[in-house]
Amino acid sequence: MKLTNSLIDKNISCLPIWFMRQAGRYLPEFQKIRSINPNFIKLCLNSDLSSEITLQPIKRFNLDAAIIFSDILMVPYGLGQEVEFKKNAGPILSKFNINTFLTNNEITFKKKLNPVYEAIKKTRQKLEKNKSLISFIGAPWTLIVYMLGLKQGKNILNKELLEKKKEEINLILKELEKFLCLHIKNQIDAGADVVQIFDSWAGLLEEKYLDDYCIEPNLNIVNFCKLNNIPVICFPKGINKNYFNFFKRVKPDGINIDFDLDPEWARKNLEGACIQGGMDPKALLLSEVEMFKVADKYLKIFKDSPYIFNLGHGLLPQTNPDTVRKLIRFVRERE
Ligand code: 1CP
Repeated sequence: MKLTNSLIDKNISCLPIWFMRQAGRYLPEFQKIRSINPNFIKLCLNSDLSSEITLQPIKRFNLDAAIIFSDILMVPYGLGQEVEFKKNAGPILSKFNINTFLTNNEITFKKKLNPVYEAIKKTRQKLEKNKSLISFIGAPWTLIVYMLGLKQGKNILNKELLEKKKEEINLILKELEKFLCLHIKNQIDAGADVVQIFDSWAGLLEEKYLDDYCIEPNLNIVNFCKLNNIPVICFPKGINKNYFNFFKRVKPDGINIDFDLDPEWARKNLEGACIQGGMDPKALLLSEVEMFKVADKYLKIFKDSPYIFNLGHGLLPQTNPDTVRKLIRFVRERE
């Protein structure tokens, strides 16, 4: 399989394959490291270990791209918020203070996140030349959801709090944009060749907020990437048919579709982008035959257009690594 360094080079004739959350929870070799590193942020700041974890799925499955082992919440951490991951409780962030937040400076930010850049350098040295190294950020809105604690329960937005914090959110959006662009630039300078923007909670937004909180911030960051010749993939998860408006306005090089979006619709309506993903990660928990059926649907639909094989969200922790291997073999044999 031949691949240029950029995953979304539209001239490549083969189908690249990688998975969101490919490094991590479902892999026994990750669990082993994790069990003796109880502090997740510290683990992300250990450049030797995070580089090793990044390469684990590449060694196991020979995927076409590595995604740096880090987290979207490293940016709030770099901007002074404490971040803790309790088992089965999700991330917990210390109380947000707008005044302290607005005093952040680029030098301290870069210093705090330097281990992430070191991990990218180390990984690039070890990764085969023809494989992509993907860097990522959380989109401003998705980060704000965590920073301000805007969710009530798993998938419900606290609308009252959102209304109350409107002015503050506008200030944070702008400030985050600046630091996120810096984080992208630093990751690319360290050796990453693509960036993916995760807007995992875009789907929580009512339509009236979509422009200001999702589309505009993504557009500004994508424009920064274009100015700097950085290939960029957006993932505005859960926005349904608004993928069309998002794509028309933001025009990223690549767009990850989620598992709720009809792939046939996506191919027709998102023309001009390299589409990535779509397959439901739950399909990897079905029987082999059922899983192959779902994979085949995506392969058939995107047969003649630029496509990167991936999922409609991250691999689930309960996924069997052997199933991942079988899926990769199936996709490669179909090409
Ligand atoms: O407890 C553990 O062992 C930590 C589990 C874990 C891992 C392995 C977390 C906590 N983050 C990660 C790594 C991670 N996070 C990667 C690594 C590279 C890879 O994909 O292989 C990436 C890309 C992320 C990105 C991330 N973190 C997102 C965006 C993608 C998505 O899943 O929507 C989000 C929303 C987070 C926040 C986060 N980090 C971790 C948790 C438990 C959460 C919360 C998820 C939630 O609120 O539902």
